Amino acid sequence: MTDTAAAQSVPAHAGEADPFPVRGMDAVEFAVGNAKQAAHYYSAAFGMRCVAYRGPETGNRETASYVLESGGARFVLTSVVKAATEHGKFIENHVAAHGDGVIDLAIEVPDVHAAYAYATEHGATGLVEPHEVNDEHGTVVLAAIATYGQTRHTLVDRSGYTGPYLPGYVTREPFIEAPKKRNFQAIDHCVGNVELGKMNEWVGFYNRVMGFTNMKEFVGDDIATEYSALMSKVVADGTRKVKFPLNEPAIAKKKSQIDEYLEFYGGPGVQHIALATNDIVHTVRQMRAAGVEFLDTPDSYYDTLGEWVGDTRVPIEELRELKILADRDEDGYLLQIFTKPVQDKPTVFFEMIERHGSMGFGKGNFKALFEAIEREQERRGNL
Ligand code: TYF
Ligand code: FE
Repeated sequence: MTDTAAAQSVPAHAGEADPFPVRGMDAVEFAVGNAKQAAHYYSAAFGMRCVAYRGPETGNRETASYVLESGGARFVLTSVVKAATEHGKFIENHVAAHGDGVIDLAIEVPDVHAAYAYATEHGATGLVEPHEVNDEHGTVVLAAIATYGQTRHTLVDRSGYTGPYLPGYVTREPFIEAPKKRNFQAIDHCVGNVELGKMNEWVGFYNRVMGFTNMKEFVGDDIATEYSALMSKVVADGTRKVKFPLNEPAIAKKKSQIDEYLEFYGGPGVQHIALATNDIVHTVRQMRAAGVEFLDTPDSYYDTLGEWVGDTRVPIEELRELKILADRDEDGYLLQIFTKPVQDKPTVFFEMIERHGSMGFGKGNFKALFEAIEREQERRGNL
């Protein structure tokens, strides 16, 4: 067992049955203006492999969806072709209202009926009742509940299914050959931005509706007014496989990056997706070479890093060269880096994270990180 697996195995509901067992993240689905080009971007720039497709050629005339994978991380990219029903209109309206953004943080569960019943009995809004879909590859059970903004959680049991994604999808040739060594292998956490004063409501929602518990890492009042301009708490399932930090803006010295997001996204939504890698140096070199833009970190950060973070797998000079951040807590350390927003709106971005024991989110980096984000806000004229 690795140090990370050991830390993750501490159950939050020790001695009691987990009220909402999950297997992990199933997929992150994005509604985008041009799914074909987005699929090419995530193939060429992120090194993901296109494994499945549904669209006009497969009899789905309204929308086109591309399924991309990197290890256990799965993205679905959906665009409208010609809206005819509620589903097509939802995608069309979502892109018009928010730009490219996340519509679904799908969670794999062992029992969709039980999970949906638990969630709706505890106040969740049901969007799709539990139902089975099947084809020659077997059966998938699906349901969906609403979360913040126009985002949903589809609940999926694919244990009885061997097809490439879901019934209705066909295997598709990759856009390009995927790299021999993958850039990341799992979705580490998915962060939501909600309106001022709503963070605790949404924390309570996940506590109640999914039995998720709070992790110790949070950004409180003190850090918020001093430099972060945001408050943050993290909820996670009993096994810590599904982790959802929730941010709200704070009144601080500068305009909050969360307000900037809410203004340009047009409401609450997913802010960033963190992707877990075993070799962040390799990942960042690959992604930089493919044109992915990362936040800059000043040299001064690296001048004092060694004093407090101690030894890491990667020499400080290599972290400095690639602008990778490091943080340490009582459980171990982590290495992380943030992309700039991946569309013209200053909304959704990604984080690459390599964990060595630490289950945190890089609290020691918040100051350097938020200053880097503010430099970008300033460049955009939004500070
Ligand atoms: O997920 C997290 O909590 C870290 C830190 O706007 C973070 O990645 C928090 C807020 C934010 C950017 C990063
Ligand atoms: Fe993060």
